[in-house]
Amino acid sequence: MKVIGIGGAGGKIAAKMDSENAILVNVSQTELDKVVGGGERIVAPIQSIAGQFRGSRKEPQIGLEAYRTIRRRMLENIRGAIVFSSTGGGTGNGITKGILEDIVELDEHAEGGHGLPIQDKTMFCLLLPDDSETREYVENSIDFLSDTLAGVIDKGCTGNIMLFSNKLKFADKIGEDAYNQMIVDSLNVFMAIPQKNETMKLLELHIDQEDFAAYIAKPYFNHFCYFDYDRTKDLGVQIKANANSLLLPPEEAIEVMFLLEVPPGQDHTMFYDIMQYYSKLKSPPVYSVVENPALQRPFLTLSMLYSRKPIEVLEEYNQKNVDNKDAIVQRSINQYVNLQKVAVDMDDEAKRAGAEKGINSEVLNSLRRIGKL
Ligand SMILES: Nc1nc2c(ncn2[C@@H]2O[C@H](COP(=O)(O)OP(=O)(O)OP(=O)(O)O)[C@@H](O)[C@H]2O)c(=O)[nH]1
Ligand SMILES: [Mg+2]
Repeated sequence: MKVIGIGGAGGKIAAKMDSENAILVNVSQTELDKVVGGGERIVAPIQSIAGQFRGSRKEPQIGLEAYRTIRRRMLENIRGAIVFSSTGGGTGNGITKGILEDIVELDEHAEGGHGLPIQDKTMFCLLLPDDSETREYVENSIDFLSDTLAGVIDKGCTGNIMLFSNKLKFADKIGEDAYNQMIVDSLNVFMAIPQKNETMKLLELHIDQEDFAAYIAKPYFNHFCYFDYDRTKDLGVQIKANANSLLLPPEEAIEVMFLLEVPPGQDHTMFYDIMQYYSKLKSPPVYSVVENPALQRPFLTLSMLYSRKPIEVLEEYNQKNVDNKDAIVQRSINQYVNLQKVAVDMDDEAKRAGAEKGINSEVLNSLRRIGKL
């Protein structure tokens, strides 16, 4: 997959993800020159000469204006790509905002109103600041999540969105370069799923490139994790204990994909327990089981797609604040992400799903009347 890095953090992480071909985008030539690795570099010129050295100075508006000068080039490049960007600075935030606004447009007009095809969907890896970081970083990120991203998610025109966070970096005092490597290594475990299916002996089903591409083209947040799977323990407990601490914690799963790798000669039927655990999902998990001769114990890579929590939770939260007027509630990333209204309008989702299956909205309306939806 094509890899694109925007702004300071985005550029450094993208260059690690694809040290030969990552496309690095920044308003500052100076900042671009400092990135080790990567391929093509795109400078988005900004009005002030100082900007070429100093970047967007944490002002998303500057990044957004700069985006307009490289818009055509970016829109050619983002199709089917992974985009890395932080949401705290001005460059990554502003340019990514511009891209997302344009994706909404593109999606509306693509394929005679049917939206962008799977292979053109863009996956976004967004990096959120720790709450202890500079106020501007936190505020920019919250604006990004609540304004830019919320609208786009509701329209369902991106691929998966991964919300990485600097929380663990600060909690465990991890150096920038090492932390970037952790993000890349972790993401590569997830991205290796189709390749493992190609190279290892298949025991159950098969997740091929197309299945994987279809999954990462879905417009939801993706939380993935991986761990030695113990069939004697509850899966929920294991997921909780092994949640990916580089990513924000997931909400309730809408869709799931998993790859179970088992050592040769071991019974692999434990995958049924995982299926059973997710039996309440509307669509059953996408999965496969392979034999991995390098393993001693079964290893599970699991991805959950989720959206936002129901509106009631937000209302309850707001109500509490009304009751407690004197309390100064400082907005934090964690609060924000946990307390937003549900992103996917179920009516729209039903219509979209219906349209895919050729059901028109009249049928949907009648189903709704008789309480089937
Ligand atoms: N993990 C990690 N976080 C980084 C890195 N560089 C910056 N950050 C974080 O990213 C946010 C700042 O965004 P940057 O990517 O530096 O900003 P930018 O997009 O270049 O925007 P301007 O510098 O304002 O033009 C803050 O939350 C930083 O802590 C990095 O290499 N690794
Ligand atoms: Mg910068």
